[in-house]
Amino acid sequence: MSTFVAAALTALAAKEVAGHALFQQLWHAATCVRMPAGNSPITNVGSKDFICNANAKATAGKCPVPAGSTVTVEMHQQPGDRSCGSEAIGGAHWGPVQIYLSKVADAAKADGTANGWFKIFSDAWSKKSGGAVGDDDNWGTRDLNKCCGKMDVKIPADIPAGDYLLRAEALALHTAGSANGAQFYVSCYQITVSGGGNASPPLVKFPGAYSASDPGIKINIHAAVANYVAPGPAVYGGGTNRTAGAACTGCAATCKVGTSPSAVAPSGGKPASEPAAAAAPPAGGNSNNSGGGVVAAEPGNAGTDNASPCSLGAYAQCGGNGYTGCTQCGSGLTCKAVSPPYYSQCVASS
Ligand SMILES: *[C@@H]1O[C@H](CO)[C@@H](O)[C@H](O)[C@H]1NC(C)=O
Ligand SMILES: *[C@@H]1O[C@H](CO)[C@@H](O)[C@H](O)[C@H]1NC(C)=O
Ligand SMILES: [Cu+2]
Repeated sequence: MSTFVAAALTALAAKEVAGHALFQQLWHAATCVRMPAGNSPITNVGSKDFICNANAKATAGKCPVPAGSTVTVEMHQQPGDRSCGSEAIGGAHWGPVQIYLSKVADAAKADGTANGWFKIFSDAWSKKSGGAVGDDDNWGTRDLNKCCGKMDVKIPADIPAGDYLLRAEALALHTAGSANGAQFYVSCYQITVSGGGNASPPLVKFPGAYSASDPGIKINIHAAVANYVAPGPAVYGGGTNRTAGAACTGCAATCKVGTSPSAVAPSGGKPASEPAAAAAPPAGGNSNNSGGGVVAAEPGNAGTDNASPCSLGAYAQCGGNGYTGCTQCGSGLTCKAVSPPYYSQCVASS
């Protein structure tokens, strides 16, 4: 089993997309992973950044993967923190985790626009019995927390050998009730598949396959969710529909912190100069949202955000640990702690 390492997130950029809370970045570290350069989510599904994140530089390495084998994609929000005691993604950032492949000539150079993509994994949603609203339900990102930031992903046995980009996408829907409020955290892994067959899965283009108005992208999860259909095509036959809420398996259950190859975030980038987490996550307990995931606000921006009068719309973030943006909700709206202490948002005053 190959293990792709993704570690860690650094502090939040105070000026980023309104409504963004704590899961600023999936900050990956390994020789075959393209490290995201910034710490904002991608919110424009039509942008080229949607493919492999903004300014995520290709790296020289490629991870060798036999067709039919299982790889583990690992994603965390804290710098260097791969502990199971810290949530992989905090702040009630619920949504699907999906993985795509694109066959490329050279994984160390490709930008993912040449050949199209097929989905090999989806852990999206299932109704939580007794849950009142979507926030209560089972989601892929909730499983990511439960499984220590790891997702086991089977590489289909029948795809042709050669280079691929593997694109991991965690979609956070906590502000997705407003247009372009959905937050995508994406990263590309450079892999070389050996063995395999000659299948040709149907392909979609990125950007192009997702639309901002897709029902799986523009959705209010703070109300009851009757059904949720994740964006994009169906999972290809050789791939995996993981049931949201299912127990962690394989490496996701057994890989211990530190057993995977690890590396550090590039020096000179934001992570090195950012403050450490504002509060240490409590030991143990990574399966609910009361622990971990706390990041500090970026210094220098606090204050400027509040310098001018502001007014937020429905479902915009108005508070929460680390949040330094506007805290005033517009007329008819009240700032409500929907996921204390991480996340408050403007909701209709009652
Ligand atoms: C995954 O589920 C979708 C929707 O039910 C289905 O169309 C697709 O064939 C499934 N794929 C696999 C590999 O099970
Ligand atoms: C969440 O975890 C904390 C700390 O481990 C624990 O005290 C609390 O009871 C848990 N809450 C739920 C809903 O499981
Ligand atoms: Cu966010």
